[in-house]
Amino acid sequence: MRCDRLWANARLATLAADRPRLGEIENGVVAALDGRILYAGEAAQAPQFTPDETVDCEGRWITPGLIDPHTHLVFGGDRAHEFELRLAGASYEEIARAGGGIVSTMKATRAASEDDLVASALPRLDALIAEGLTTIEVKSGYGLSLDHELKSLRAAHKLGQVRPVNVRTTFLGAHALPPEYAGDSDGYIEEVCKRMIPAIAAEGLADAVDAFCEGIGFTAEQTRRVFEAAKAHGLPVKLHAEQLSNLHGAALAAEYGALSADHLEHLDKDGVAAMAKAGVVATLLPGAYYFVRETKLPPIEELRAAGVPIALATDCNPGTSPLTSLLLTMNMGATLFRLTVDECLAGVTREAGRALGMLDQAGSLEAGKRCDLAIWDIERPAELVYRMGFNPLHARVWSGL
Ligand code: DI6
Ligand code: FE
Repeated sequence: MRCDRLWANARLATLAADRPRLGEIENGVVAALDGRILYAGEAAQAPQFTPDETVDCEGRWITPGLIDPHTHLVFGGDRAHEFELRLAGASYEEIARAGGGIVSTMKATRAASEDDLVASALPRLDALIAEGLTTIEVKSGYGLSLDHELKSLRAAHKLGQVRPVNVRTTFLGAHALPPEYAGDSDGYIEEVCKRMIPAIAAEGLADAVDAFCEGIGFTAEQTRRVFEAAKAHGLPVKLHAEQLSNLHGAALAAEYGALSADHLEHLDKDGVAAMAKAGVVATLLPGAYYFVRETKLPPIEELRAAGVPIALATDCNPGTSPLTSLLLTMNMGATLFRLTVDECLAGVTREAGRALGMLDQAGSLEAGKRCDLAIWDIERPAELVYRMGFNPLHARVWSGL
């Protein structure tokens, strides 16, 4: 059987759903044709391939290419100075009141051109790619007006044209209240629903719609309006829910069949049950938990017991998670959230793919999926989670190349 490329002499963590744990295979091969996986499995059971090219993996481990299912990668400026202020004792709220916080990033984002936004996001994207990332979700949400949100989403798409990576875009207009709507958050939500979502949907610029349902963000009722508008335009939803308080956002997300509910530190039992029933993925963000020195843990045991799928993401953003490493995210998932090695690895592969609604395309080594691989210089998968600040990536394969 002809194939373009064959990776031989490899150990595989297939993450295939019908195999236990990580779906490990000691003596495995992966064959690719036209950018897709033709076969991934035991060498002994593989068809006779006639590959154009064979890569000897010398016993290295192959995992699916890593997926970051929640980032705010595109933004202007940075907030290093605010970090210094916070270290000196200022609170997030004090900084926001003094003109900092999300609004300072909004100003820098509005001042930037589309090309500026691409240029400033690229080093962050490159850091993720250097660790084996092949798919990334990128949210808007720092433009906060139709034109600047459109510009941000176009910049996100551009990233996928200038780098070998799949980009999924999410419209997060309901991230924060822009100053021109001070005192009129309902008016801004009206703008998001009546003008922004239709325009963005018409241009096909977003794969999903997100909102920040929080005391410092938007209410559950306003979030519902955003979800209704998304639904009317055929866009799936997801939600920043229960990060700082419990507004029952996860249950609302479940009601709308959301792809994922993210953060979830303050999630309660009813929220867990609603997510389980609706098959909503819990996307946990240990980088934000770490960076804001949160102490309330998401209800991991309850999520596990209810069978809620758990994904992990960087939440890369300038305010609460300036993190561009999925390896460190996994380490934090294990150390801070007590996730197992298998949960961490599944969290940035299979479950991350599920959280993006693209499990049929990515997230595991199975025939028919995109041939996105990460090849590692490790002796066992646990090393990917265990080490800090060390990158054992040997090679990355995107779309079979
Ligand atoms: N949750 C967060 O923690 C960030 N956004 C969000 O929805 C905060 C983003 C920022 O401070 O810039
Ligand atoms: Fe976020």
